Amino acid sequence: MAVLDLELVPALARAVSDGQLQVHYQPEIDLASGSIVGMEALLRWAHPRRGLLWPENFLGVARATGLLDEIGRWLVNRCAAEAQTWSALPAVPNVLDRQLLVNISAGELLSPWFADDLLAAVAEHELQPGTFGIEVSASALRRIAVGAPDTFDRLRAAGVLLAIDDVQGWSDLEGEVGELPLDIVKIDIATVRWIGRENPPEGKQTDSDPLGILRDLIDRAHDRGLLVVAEGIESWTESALLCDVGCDRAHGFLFAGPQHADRARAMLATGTGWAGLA
Ligand code: G
Ligand code: MN
Repeated sequence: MAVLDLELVPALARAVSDGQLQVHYQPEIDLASGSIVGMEALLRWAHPRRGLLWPENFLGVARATGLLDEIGRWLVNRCAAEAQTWSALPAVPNVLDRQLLVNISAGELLSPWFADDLLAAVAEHELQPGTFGIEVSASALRRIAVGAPDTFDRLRAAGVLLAIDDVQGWSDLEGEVGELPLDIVKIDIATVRWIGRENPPEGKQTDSDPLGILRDLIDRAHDRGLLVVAEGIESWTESALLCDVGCDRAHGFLFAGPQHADRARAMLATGTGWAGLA
């Protein structure tokens, strides 16, 4: 368990009110065509002295100081407003879709007002079904699947996309988690990094076959009507192997890293600005 970064405690409360929180957007690419299909929203804190901080640096502080709900609400509203500006953009070549997916933690999902707040944001910004969604890690879903089906059913009924994040194999979708109304499976970065490499990530068997595991995962996901997205692609080798096993979409530094809002909007408006166009 990480030690709390106490210096950040008073600073985080100010960061929310002073507008130091930002959302960056990372393009997700349709592997068959190289076109953009949407973006993943990534929370960042532009700390005045320490520079850009990632959620893992400050969400522990947010949780401990009771700011998690406020930050989560800010993030969802900011993203919903951004998605509304995207919906007004004209159709251009190389942009198949403009879905926006926001990372949500187990704590936020279990909050009694999470679904109300999110659905209010979707309504206020007139977001169409299938254009806005949340991603929740497989480990978080395992912990909360029993307590939250009602939340998922309400979100699904409103057309909010549901993605399961950091998936390592089909076993992550078994049991109660598999019964949730999911739309998208996101393959964990360490598993992507493992394909085409000699060394497996920590905790994996040296003699198991990562491509075989992914092929099995993707086939079963497709049987269930789920889209499969690989996270964190860094090489054309990884991209080609993922295409071979039927992966639908990917993000990663190979195509584009996380972008400031204006740059992300320009990509969606012009259909240019990322690598990998077919
Ligand atoms: O699993 P999760 O959705 O939290 O992962 C997204 C994180 O991965 C983001 O913080 C993003 O900056 C990072 N990321 C995105 N693309 C790449 C990549 O190509 N390589 C690595 N190492 N990290 C990436
Ligand atoms: Mn994610």
